[in-house]
Amino acid sequence: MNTSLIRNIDGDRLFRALETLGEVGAYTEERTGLRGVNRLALTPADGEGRRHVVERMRALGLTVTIDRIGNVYGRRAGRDDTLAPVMMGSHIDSVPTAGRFDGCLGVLGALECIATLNDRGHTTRRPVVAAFFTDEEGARFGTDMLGSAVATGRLALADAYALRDRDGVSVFEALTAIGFVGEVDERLTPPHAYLECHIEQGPVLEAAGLEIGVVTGVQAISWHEVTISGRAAHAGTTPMELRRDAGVAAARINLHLREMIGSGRFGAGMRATMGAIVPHPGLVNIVPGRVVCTVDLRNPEDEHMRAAEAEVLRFYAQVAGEEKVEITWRQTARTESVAFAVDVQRRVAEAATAHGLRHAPIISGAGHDCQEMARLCPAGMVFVPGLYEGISHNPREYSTPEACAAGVGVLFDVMLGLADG
Ligand code: HGY
Ligand code: MN
Ligand code: MN
Repeated sequence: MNTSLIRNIDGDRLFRALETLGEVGAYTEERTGLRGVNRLALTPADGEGRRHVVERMRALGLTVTIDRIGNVYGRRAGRDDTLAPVMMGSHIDSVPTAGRFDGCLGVLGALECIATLNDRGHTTRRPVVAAFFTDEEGARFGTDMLGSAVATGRLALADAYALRDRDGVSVFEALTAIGFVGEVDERLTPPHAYLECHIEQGPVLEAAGLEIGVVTGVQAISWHEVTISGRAAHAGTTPMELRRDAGVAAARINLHLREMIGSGRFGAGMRATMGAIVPHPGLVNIVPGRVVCTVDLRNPEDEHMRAAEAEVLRFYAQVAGEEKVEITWRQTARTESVAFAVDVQRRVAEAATAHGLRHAPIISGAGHDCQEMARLCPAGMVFVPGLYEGISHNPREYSTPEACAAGVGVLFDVMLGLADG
């Protein structure tokens, strides 16, 4: 399929926009020579990406507003401008080892839809808004969907401002440094509907030969930051039985996560990751006295998630006793599973059918701003497949021009149906 088959938007213009934004905060991965993206939230690179997208919004004639947590909204007036808008969006912040599609497809896809309305000289009945939210990834300040959680009332602005990264820099300080502390009240007036186009970031659509994912919702997410305090000691002279090795304790927790999943007791969909493992002092001949690590649990079933969390806490206590270490932890992110609006799912499926695109329902393994927006209004997502088993949070992340055009073509039809309905 080539992008010209998707006749309602300009797939080549969309892909050029993805490539241009993908150069902001770009780097070349030494080992592979692949071009990656590092626009970690509220860093200068994120600031540059934000200014680039704001410029694109203004060039499309949108009225741009920035709220106090740095969420950015570009508004296109409707024939009846008093009506609640149809909003499309996502995020442009990235993890440090990103590709150029995660989040950006949703934001630049929204702008492509607006450019298409401009090309047609069409004014929709309702206003249309393209948005990007602050720090969706949570990789720097430890809480994901930060901007959309504040916009929809799950997180208080003051609590968000106070979050600090590993260097002790607060969200407010970082947001001020890049010049994106806006004046607009951060609590969003509910839109008529919210739509987000996003790469699947997993292997399901590619493996099934599907072109569109009709996203049914998002699984539950639970993040811990765990501090394990033992005792630094000489690696050569300290007998094993006298050690209080924080590194061994962390390793045992990590392996237990794997065993929990293997037991099947927490459902077939459970996933667990110890993404960060930071030993202190982290040197070859010293038993680690302290380890700060993270635990990321995912589960499509809330009940199984709660049972898994209880088991993880029980195991922390067991390991603390057996390894003679102290284990403290804090919950840095926690969201229940979210179901997307059935009407939006229906519209996505109908639009995919109209374009002759193979599609199927799919639950999202990743968190998205859409799950926060679902608190405010009917919300839904359009997934597009990625190549290479849909790898993501990796420079290898890739969706073809055709796949991106198909997803945004569906996004356009669903937006139009809602905005003119
Ligand atoms: O972690 C997630 O699911 C998302 O990429 N922030
Ligand atoms: Mn994303
Ligand atoms: Mn991501």
